Amino acid sequence: MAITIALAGNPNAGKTTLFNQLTGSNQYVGNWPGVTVEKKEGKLKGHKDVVIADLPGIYSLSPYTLEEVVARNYLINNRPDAILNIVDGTNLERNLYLSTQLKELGIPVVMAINMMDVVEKNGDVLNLEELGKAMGCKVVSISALRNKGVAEASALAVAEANGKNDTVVQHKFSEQVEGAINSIENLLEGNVPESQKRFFAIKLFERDDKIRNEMPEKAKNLDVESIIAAVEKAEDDDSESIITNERYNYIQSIIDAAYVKRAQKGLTVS
Ligand code: BGO
Repeated sequence: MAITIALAGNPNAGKTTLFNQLTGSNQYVGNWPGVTVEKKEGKLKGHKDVVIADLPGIYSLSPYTLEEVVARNYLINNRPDAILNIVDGTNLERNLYLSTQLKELGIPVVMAINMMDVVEKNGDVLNLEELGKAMGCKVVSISALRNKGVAEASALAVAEANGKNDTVVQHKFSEQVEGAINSIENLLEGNVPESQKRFFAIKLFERDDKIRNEMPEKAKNLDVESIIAAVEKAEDDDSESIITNERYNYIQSIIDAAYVKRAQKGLTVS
């Protein structure tokens, strides 16, 4: 049976370059249904049964732009077998913001850290093992432009898509926020697919009404306001900002553990 791998990443991360390397001339271009956002699909070179679906370049799964809505609805409703997340290695902080959200979808993710030729030229070092541990997924370094690591990245994504491994949620929010998310997850029990429970619970906590509208009828009508309000009162902040801030703290901890800039390396040499 054919499998689908969605290619997701920030604008300018090198997604078009990677898509072309993966599919060669074997591409179909159209529009996403109902909108004038370009949709590209292609067969993975040498794999008649593997479709690469190119998602619009996006910074997050929040519904701020049409591209984000299109990508998000596709990921929720079509459930590709795996996500190949292309990350600009020279802009880790901004790119990981999307990666942390992709990981919450309950779909296997492989992270391909692109622009590694530039990272190396700058003399910076990225510890892929630490990054993989912190994110809870396979990580591979690539240069889409130079076609380095691309075959390994796609092979990992195909393996993840074929293996029915449960995805690992690595990131936990603060105890209080986790408590609220868990309460919402309990209410969602039986109303949404198990693998999507955490994603929907986080989005409900953020009061994301566009996502609420994508949810099955029973889940859509759940009242979670008192759960959210209790955390907001305790933290004196709105729920969306609470999630965003905690996400950035998590990303910073990943960067501290996995990324050594040349200047820092210089400082540590005695
Ligand atoms: C221009 N390494 C390097 N060094 N550059 C890369 C790599 C890589 O591994 N991968 C991609 N790029 P897109 P989105 C350009 O177009 O695929 C470059 O938005 C230029 N163009 O070549 O378009 C890639 O689809 C003039 O660069 O990204 C492209 O995700 C001068 O990153 C850019 C310099 O890649 C974005 C670069 C006229």
